[in-house]
Amino acid sequence: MDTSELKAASARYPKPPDLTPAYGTAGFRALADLLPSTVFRCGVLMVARSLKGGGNTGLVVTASHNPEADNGVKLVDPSGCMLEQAWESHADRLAAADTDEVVCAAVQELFRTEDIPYGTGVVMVAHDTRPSAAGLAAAAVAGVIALGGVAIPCGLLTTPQLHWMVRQANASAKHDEGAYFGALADGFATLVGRSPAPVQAVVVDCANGVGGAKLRALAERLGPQRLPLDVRNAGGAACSGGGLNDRCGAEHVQKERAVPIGCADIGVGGRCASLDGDADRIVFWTLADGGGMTLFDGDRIAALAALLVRDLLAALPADEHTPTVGVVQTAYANGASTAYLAGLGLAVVCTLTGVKHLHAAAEAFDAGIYFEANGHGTVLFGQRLVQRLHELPDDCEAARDLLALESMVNQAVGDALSGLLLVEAVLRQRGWGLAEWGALYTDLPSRQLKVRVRDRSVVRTTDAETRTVAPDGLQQAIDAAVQAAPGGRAFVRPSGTEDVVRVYAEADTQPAADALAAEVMRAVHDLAGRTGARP
Ligand code: NG1
Ligand code: ZN
Repeated sequence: MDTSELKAASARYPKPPDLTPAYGTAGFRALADLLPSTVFRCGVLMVARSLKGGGNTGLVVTASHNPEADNGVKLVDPSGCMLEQAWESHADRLAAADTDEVVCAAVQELFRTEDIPYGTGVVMVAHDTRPSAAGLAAAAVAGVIALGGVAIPCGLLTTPQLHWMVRQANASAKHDEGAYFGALADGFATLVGRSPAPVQAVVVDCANGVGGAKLRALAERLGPQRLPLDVRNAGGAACSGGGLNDRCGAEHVQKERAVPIGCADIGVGGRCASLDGDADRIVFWTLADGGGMTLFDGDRIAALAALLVRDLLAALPADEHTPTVGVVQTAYANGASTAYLAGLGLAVVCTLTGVKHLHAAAEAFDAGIYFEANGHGTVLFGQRLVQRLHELPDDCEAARDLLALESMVNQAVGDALSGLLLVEAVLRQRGWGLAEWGALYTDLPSRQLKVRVRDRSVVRTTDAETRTVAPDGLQQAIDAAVQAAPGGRAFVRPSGTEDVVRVYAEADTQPAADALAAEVMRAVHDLAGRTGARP
């Protein structure tokens, strides 16, 4: 393999000497200024992945819910899903190479070990609205070209749009943006059918990110009668004071339980939703009497989706194979939601944090619903079920609705725009408002905190991240704190996207959950190395 072109191109994207990038929960993230070498090399990697997988791959420059000065890269497999986990170590090796020679050697090694055929790989490249995004996307394109690949510049897209487009492209199906909006809008139209129009608009806080413009386009496609939307924090000129993810968006609402900027005029009971910066997460919220916020998080969206899927499957004509339905969560799922879902008679599975883990577990079911509490998730339909739905007669309404759902809900990855339509469709079909949705179960009081330590990797976990095995004594300290809290549950894990250790606590009362989280945070400080704390 002649790597002279690669070496010359790599020299234009030198790695900062003390940077050792690590593929985290969802790709690489860092301050944008540090990233050109990482993104260039990801372009290289995704050509190799395209050649190995025999289809287009994807690369989106985004740091999701992180601050505007950060950036990152999310990588898309030929299936449209996230990069296969076995390739994360290839990504790490390439990103950490100290010299251009080591980059070339790592690429040669990759082709040898993975037995990759030579040819022209194709990589679809998109980016979010960060000021650094277009420059980093150009670095990705340079990486693609350096390995003889073809880069398809897709411009400004949400992360889930790019995943959807890669999946469609590799199925030789229409994969332009119009087709994406059409799939979502047509699925929604079928699902809501003649259900009465909503009486109130949904206010959607778009985190001043890419979701703003895309939601406006979707709203136009849907028509104001079908789903009246009041788009806030749409970024650009429509930005209401804050920058991307700054005091707004799904992460802010879910973790801080605080009303986003640009929404101060919302009255009690208003139906509101917040997307994150790359529009792959959505949570709903409303203001309660007395000023507090009621959050409808990913767990609650999963509950609505589970009810819909369960009822539609039950309405299908009997078959020798009864479709399996499962709901996949992480340890961050509120205990009350887990109990509710199990009470519906559905299989409930707990995986590691990060949608790549949830997605894989959901694929084991004919209909697999997965959502992280932060609002990242989707509903997957297995091939066998989809085929059967197509074979059922046209007048089978349940089959028609399930196929509409399959087209409306992104099959490649969690998608905030799909999620918005999913929630609205279920509420509309049932004639429910937020009150009925909220009444499905009562969340256990919970608290999440972030702790900064010297080296977060000293915290190591087991049992789907619910217990620690290092540092010594930490799990015993957590156990003691949990024992002392009525209805207590707590765990800690190092974040895969931020330089913090995350603390989660649940208990019978909010003060007890707060106290438990504080006690566990103290134990992390004491045993994992104190350097300060953040709420
Ligand atoms: P980390 O930072 O590894 O906890 C966060 C979210 C994940 C996932 C990723 C990717 C929490 C507690 N964690 O990961 O669920 O969404 O970001 O964006 O919300
Ligand atoms: Zn995101």
